[in-house]
Amino acid sequence: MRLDVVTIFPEYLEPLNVSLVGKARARGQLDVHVHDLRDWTYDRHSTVDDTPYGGGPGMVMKTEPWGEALDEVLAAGYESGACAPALVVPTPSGRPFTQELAVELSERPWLIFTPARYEGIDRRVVDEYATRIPVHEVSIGDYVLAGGEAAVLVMTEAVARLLPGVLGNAESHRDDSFAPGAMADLLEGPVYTKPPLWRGRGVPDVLLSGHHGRIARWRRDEAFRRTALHRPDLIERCDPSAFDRKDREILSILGWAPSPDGRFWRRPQAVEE
Ligand code: 6GU
Repeated sequence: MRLDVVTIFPEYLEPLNVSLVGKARARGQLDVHVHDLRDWTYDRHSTVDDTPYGGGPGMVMKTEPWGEALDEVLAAGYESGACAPALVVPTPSGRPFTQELAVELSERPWLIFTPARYEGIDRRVVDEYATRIPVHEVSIGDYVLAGGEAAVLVMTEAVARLLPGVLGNAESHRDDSFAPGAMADLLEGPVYTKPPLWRGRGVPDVLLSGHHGRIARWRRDEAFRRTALHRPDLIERCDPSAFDRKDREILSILGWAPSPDGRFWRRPQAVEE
């Protein structure tokens, strides 16, 4: 996969040299190109922003540097044999970044990220490139960052670990929280390793029992506990036909009951255990 990032803070993307993404690069599984947007400015101050039309606070990133940068990045990528680029525009007003979108992006051969500072990029830039290539305007959560660079690091890591061969063990994705499939839509519960006793704290007996069936059941119960506590919306959203008898039992213990439509919701009097 080829990744291009155009930014006014190339050094902010240094973490792409480290850890999983850095190793994927070193192995040639990821071809990363970070560009300085100011390379496409021609005035003495390398100006990339200007005041907003219509007034208001803050500054808006100008069309021309972005247009020239993206034209050149696209041309260079095609030149080197890359194809089917998608533009990923990080913005707090984008659609939520989810595991589903990470999977979708991981299936593309070429992603171009345009993290912005200030109040964002002149709208015409996105509109222009949307006529040529798929554009995803994406937010990584309900909070405001000073710029999109950290969001690029987040999205890059989520995408890179899905690439074939990047994460060693192909099984590793299956039980990811938010992965479609077995533990779908439940958060993962707690995990333990040696030593069996640490500062007087033991490990749940079942994990030492060797009973694979009981261990799987315990993990699923813990996943329900954790999800009910931190993300009750995920349980409300679950298709109840995915719940077996034991699932219904643990949900009932946690204070959840089926509503007439079959979906589960929290009984109002229930309290955290
Ligand atoms: Cl992608 N950018 C900025 N600036 N803030 C954000 C965001 C992105 N996602 C959530 N907050």
